[in-house]
Amino acid sequence: MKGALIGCGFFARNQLHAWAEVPGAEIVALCDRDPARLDETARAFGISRTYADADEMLVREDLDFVDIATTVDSHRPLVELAARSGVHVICQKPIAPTMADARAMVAAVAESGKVMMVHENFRWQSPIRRAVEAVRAGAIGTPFFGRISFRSGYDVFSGQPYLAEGERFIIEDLGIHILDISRALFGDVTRLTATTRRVNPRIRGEDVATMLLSHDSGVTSVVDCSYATRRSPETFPETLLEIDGTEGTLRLDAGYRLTIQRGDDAQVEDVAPPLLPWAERPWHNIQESVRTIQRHFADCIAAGTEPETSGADNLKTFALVEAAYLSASEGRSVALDEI
Ligand code: NAD
Ligand code: 89V
Repeated sequence: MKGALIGCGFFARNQLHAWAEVPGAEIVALCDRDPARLDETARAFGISRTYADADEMLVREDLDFVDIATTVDSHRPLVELAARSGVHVICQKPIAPTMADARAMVAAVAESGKVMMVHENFRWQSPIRRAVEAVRAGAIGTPFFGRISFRSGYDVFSGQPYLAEGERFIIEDLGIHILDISRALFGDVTRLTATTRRVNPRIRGEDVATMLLSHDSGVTSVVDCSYATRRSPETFPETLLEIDGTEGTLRLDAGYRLTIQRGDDAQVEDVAPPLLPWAERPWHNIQESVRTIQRHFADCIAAGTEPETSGADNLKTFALVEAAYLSASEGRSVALDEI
């Protein structure tokens, strides 16, 4: 498959390194409206076909897919361009600024007959994947409670300055991943209650969010996120898990230590992700998941199947984001069918 990447910014280099390790897929063209970023990326990855304008690229190149790595405001026009051009599409999270945009994008690609995947990679992190598979296989019986927790004081603003500027911050940017992990573990959600706070006075949006979710499966989960937590060890970018089931418990603790206890028997496993040659700590966990999700996309296209994190699936994760902001702003519990 021949693909093009649109958006040569902070995160795109991970996607480009990962594409080089995805069998059956190759990035043949790059697009960015910023000439300096485009040129630097083209040189770093040896890709000579470059464009400032995505429309022009889609006309000139013979592509099977595009990988959209721009920030949220450009996602809808670029996904709709991909749909009009008849190519498969991967779109970075958050899928869109609003639910109406997100639904329109998924509908446009569905109409084109092509596949849309959202680059929702946290559920593809290998430690998280190991926990999801254990829970789905019944390792702790039927789950009834989960805590999915991401708390950090890491400076994300130096690499991604736009994160300090938006009216929305932690739920839209990071909580979206943690809510998606909750869905991967316990299924869809009927009701959600959230509180938010801004602790860091130098940013515009909220940097702390605590969410309570009722799942269709009967599980209650707590999804808590903070970028205002100063603690040692700093665990960025680890998501920690604590899950109770009818037959036992599962914990993913700091340092990628997985404990599955069934009855009196506790099995402890080191599930630390590998450090890929192009990766660096502490980002290696996220970087490995980028390769895994992109391999999943290529496998799905080859097999003619729908990605697990398809556009349609991601509407349900994005609905949790919208429900969380609504709940926090109105100080009430929100039913997902309101969204
Ligand atoms: P960035 O601002 O560093 O880079 C975005 C690039 O896109 C810029 O170079 C900009 O010039 C270009 N661009 C914007 N609109 C364009 C258009 N219409 N045509 C061509 N180029 C355009 O942003 P980033 O930090 O790399 O984030 C990109 C996306 O990745 C965001 O949606 C962010 O949420 C997401 N992200 C995901 C993860 C993850 O783990 N999944 C991590 C970081 C960022
Ligand atoms: O995953 C993300 O979307 C990133 C970060 C981990 C820094 O929040 O923006």
